[in-house]
Amino acid sequence: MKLNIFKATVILFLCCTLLQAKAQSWSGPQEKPKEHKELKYGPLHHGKRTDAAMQRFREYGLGQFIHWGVYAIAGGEWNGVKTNQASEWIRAWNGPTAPKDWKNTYDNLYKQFDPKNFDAKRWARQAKAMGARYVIFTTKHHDGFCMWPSKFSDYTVKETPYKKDIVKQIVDAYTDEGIDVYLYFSIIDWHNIDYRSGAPKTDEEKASYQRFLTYTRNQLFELMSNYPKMKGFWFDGTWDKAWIDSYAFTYQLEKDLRAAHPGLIIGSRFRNDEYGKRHFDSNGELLGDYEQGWERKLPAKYEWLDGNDWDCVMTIPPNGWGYIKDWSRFYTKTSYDLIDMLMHSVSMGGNFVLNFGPDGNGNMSPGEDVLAKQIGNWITLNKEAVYGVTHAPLEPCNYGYYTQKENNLYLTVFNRPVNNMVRIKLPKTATDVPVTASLLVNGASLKMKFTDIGLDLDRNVYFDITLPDNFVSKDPFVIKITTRKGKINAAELEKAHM
Ligand code: JFZ
Repeated sequence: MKLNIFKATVILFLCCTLLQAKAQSWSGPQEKPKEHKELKYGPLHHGKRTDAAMQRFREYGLGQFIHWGVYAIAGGEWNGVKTNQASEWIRAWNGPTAPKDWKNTYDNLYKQFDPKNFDAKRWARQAKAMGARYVIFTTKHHDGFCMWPSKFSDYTVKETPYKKDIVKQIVDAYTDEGIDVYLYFSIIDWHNIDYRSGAPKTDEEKASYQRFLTYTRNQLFELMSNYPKMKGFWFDGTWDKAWIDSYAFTYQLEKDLRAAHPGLIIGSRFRNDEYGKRHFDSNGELLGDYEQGWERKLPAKYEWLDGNDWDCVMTIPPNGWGYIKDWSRFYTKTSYDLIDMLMHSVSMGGNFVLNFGPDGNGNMSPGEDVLAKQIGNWITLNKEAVYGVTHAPLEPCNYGYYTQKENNLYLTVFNRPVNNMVRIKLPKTATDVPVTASLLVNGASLKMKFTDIGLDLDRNVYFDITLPDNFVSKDPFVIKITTRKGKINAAELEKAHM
């Protein structure tokens, strides 16, 4: 019996470890392979890009994602029955709850697509007011419906009662507001008969998949030439075996896309190497310009990012990117949740991208309108801590998140200490010494003093910042700390009155 309990414990432990290892394969520390493999289809550039376009990407801070297509008409339900699929996947609805003849119904929805209230300028103004510096817009999702009048498809916005080019309106309106536009593009295409997920086997299947690859290539060049102001592609649906096996084609395609559009930004979710390695090649090197695997995920540790550029894309409901008519059955993130995630992202050198799923008439969800306002209001007051900042080389703290820019350190406080004393911890070897502290929201200066807390063998020094009792904030707030270059001299600091 004892042995059994022991065995069970060991098995449970092993299972947990395995599960954890699996769970971390996307979002944990990157394990670099020990052996080096010669690759013909590895990254097109090694190390981080240093050009202006990529520098701009690094400074975005906040972005907006928009999932819009004919799935918006359904809004995650049909005749009052709710789908178990993510709302933008509703065409794939099957099983007992799926409406009869559902695929056929879905494939005819485009005949009703006529978003009378769509006004790209209104959306762009809203995104601007929220503080978004880039937008990622779905030109074509897995259903294959094109939001632009593609010459290579008969399933586009041109065939709908609406008729007009939506991608063009988005690119123009957002660019006019100073917001960079990235085009989401799904490789999965349920409308194209030549699309397949499994590897083609017969000659006929191979020829068919070749046609699909050519079609994909044509659409990408079409998008770049129609909308030359676009800054990059956000690829999706690149996990199929057929696509993975096409590494020679995708390698050349990436080369050609970049050559045709200088500065083009492509994340790590586009292509794989000849061993089928995605996001990171067989040597652990990033494929593409930034890590695109942080989808509804946030890194727990800065070290996990291994210095790579990255962004986190996030939904407001738990999952579901397209319009959802009824949010009431879900927890929907609050502006507090989202600002926390934003600051978590930027404090680790990434961007945070918030998804919106407009309805079939071209309106954002009422809840999205509210959140956009709340986030915008907060960022207006605290933008110094959000944009163009980098990771601060401090131990993470429980109060909130550090960011830094030049000789300023920002601490966005989410957890205010009950004694109103915020204790900053710096390694003794720090080369930036805190000089002044103030509240970013109103500029009020704060008392800060060097504190020797007397921990034996401590490698750190501490600075205590006092928050005024009469400072009341319902929102997270930022403490701005200016620093000067120098070594921390404890004896000196103890005497100094800061
Ligand atoms: C994909 C889509 O299937 C989904 O509809 C949505 O567009 C989203 C932004 O992207 O979903 C994914 C893709 C990749 C992961 C998770 C969901 N991933 O790698 O964890």
